[in-house]
Amino acid sequence: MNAVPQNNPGTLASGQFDVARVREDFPILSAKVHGKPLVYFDNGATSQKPQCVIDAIDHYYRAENSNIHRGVHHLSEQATAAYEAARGKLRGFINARSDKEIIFVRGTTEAINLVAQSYGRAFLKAGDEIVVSAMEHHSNIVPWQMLCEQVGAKLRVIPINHDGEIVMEEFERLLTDKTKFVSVTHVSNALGTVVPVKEIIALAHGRGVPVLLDGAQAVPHLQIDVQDLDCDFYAFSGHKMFGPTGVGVLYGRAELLEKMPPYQGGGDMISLVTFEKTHYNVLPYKFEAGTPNIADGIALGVAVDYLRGLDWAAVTAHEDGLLRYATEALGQIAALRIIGTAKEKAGVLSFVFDHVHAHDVGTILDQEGVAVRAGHHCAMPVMQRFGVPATARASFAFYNTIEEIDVLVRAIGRVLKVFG
Ligand code: 7TS
Repeated sequence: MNAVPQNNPGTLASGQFDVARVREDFPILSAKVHGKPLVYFDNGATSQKPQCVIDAIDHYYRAENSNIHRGVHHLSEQATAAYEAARGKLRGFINARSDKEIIFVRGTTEAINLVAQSYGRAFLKAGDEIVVSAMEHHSNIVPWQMLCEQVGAKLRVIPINHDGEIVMEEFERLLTDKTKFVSVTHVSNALGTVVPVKEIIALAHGRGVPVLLDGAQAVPHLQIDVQDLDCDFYAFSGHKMFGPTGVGVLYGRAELLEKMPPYQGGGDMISLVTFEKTHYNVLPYKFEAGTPNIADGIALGVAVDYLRGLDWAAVTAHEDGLLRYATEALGQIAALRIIGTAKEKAGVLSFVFDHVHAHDVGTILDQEGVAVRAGHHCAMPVMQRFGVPATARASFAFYNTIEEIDVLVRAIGRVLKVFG
């Protein structure tokens, strides 16, 4: 093995990603399942956590635990500083202009519900239209359907082609004077498609329509710059980007957030309460009612530190290599059909067999130590589009290896032996 450069422990002197070294940071990756080494290919559902994130949670409860934004005592001040420092790290992570634009939420789902209920109920009315795509996760469909029921707006859906790509001409056709909001995924969880979001945003902004991007599957793979994207909202979950569950971020453009009413009422989101009138707190606290998930917020900041310590050129090359290798290897299995063949993809390989249900595939792979997700991936309209009840999905992270893909291929061989 080549010498490790001083400043980048995850990169070999050759410039190649040092996956063996990086795997050591994730204790669970050395686990065995059914007596076999774990091959964790369910990163789209949730990623594994590096030791530093696990340590941060442990340290917080051992040494810092206290409620924030209220105490005058030492521990509370310390916890507040750590939590606000994490907000600053997340601001840097997506290159937002200000910490005011970083709202801590439970995850992507809550972030989208917040925008639908706060922005949507305040600014949309009967006859208005909201545009989503045919490859959205349910959490970028149902909150908008609920809003439509509440205000009388209509949901419009951009179709996708047989490769799982947005049909841009259809999007342009759907954009009319009635369109008042566009909400699309950045990367599809079921297909892996990387959506041309900059083009979508430019077209929507041309008509003065704000755009939310669901970044749940993008943040673990792409470097996000919300100023460069020029999106109005960006939603993501900590647990898919090597941080803890129960915490995520809604980025919102400050001008829009200022205009929006609070999502929930309670402590922390007010500056003055009387029975006659309540004054709301400044951003971002206006949207953060109640005691937040302090420990996990701080640990998410540590996950950001970890990610920023990696050489992303090397990470991207490694991940591209994994997806290419897996696509070629699985593509050679005659009975197997890959669902999602977009030109631009990240991290996801969905597949089906005509004669074996995805759940049976998942169960046999599990016996070989290989964890994949089998089902509709909370994207039932995608399954309907491709005429399949479910797919098996291998979703990769930078700590996965080519050798693990070889294990997957052999395990699929077992599936085919069992089912003939
Ligand atoms: N949006 C996308 C694109 C997702 O992939 C997911 C979760 C969500 C939103 C919701 O995120 P949450 O953290 O609020 O639950 N996707 C998946 C998946 O693909 N398998 O399990 C969860």
